[in-house]
Amino acid sequence: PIPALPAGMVLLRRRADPAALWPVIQGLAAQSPFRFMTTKRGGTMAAAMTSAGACGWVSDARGYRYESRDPLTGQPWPAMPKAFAALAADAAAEAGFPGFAPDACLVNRYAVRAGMGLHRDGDERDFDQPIVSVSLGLPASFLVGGLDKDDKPQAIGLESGDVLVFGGPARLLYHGIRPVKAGEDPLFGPFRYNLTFRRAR
Ligand code: MD5
Ligand code: FE
Repeated sequence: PIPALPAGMVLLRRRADPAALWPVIQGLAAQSPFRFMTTKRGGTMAAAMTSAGACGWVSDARGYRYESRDPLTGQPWPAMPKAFAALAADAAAEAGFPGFAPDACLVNRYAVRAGMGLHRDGDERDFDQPIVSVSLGLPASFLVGGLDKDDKPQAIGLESGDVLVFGGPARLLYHGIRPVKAGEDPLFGPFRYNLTFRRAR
């Protein structure tokens, strides 16, 4: 039996069209390339990242924050693509969060064996706004825990095109991504991509 998802978390299987999103991601990356960000503690993130929208998520020796400009190019982040904004708003509305207008889309690119440790997304201003996550390319095992870091997480398999909405009581749950297994996606190659739409400011 598939265990119930935590309250506030809605899974829309195959809601996104990977073939339509792939050229949009390539266009973004041509303007603001994927890069490995560093952390305050001197580490390097396992996933390569870039952003689109009025602000983008940045990590460096000073910590985590949202910035209006890409520190790599010195230019504003690429505009939020219309197809991205529409997908995020429609998915949020379907999940019970009408009026979602993201100002940031963080794009994560996971190579084989890359993952993301358990963490919470706490750099945004208004936790009443949901987060919408779109999985593309290689499958992943997504871990979702509780409000406490020690709560045992459950694993949910995510495939290309799956959309997850985290709102209300799910907004501040601990979550992570297990190391991506080797494979080759026909469109995205040996990578998993994830679009995370946030209302940051
Ligand atoms: C990913 N990315 O698959 C995930 C998808 C990140 C990140 O976690 O911070 O870039 S977003 C998953 C998410 C967001 C907000 C809340 C919750 C999960 N949650 O409460 O489980 O690359
Ligand atoms: Fe996160």
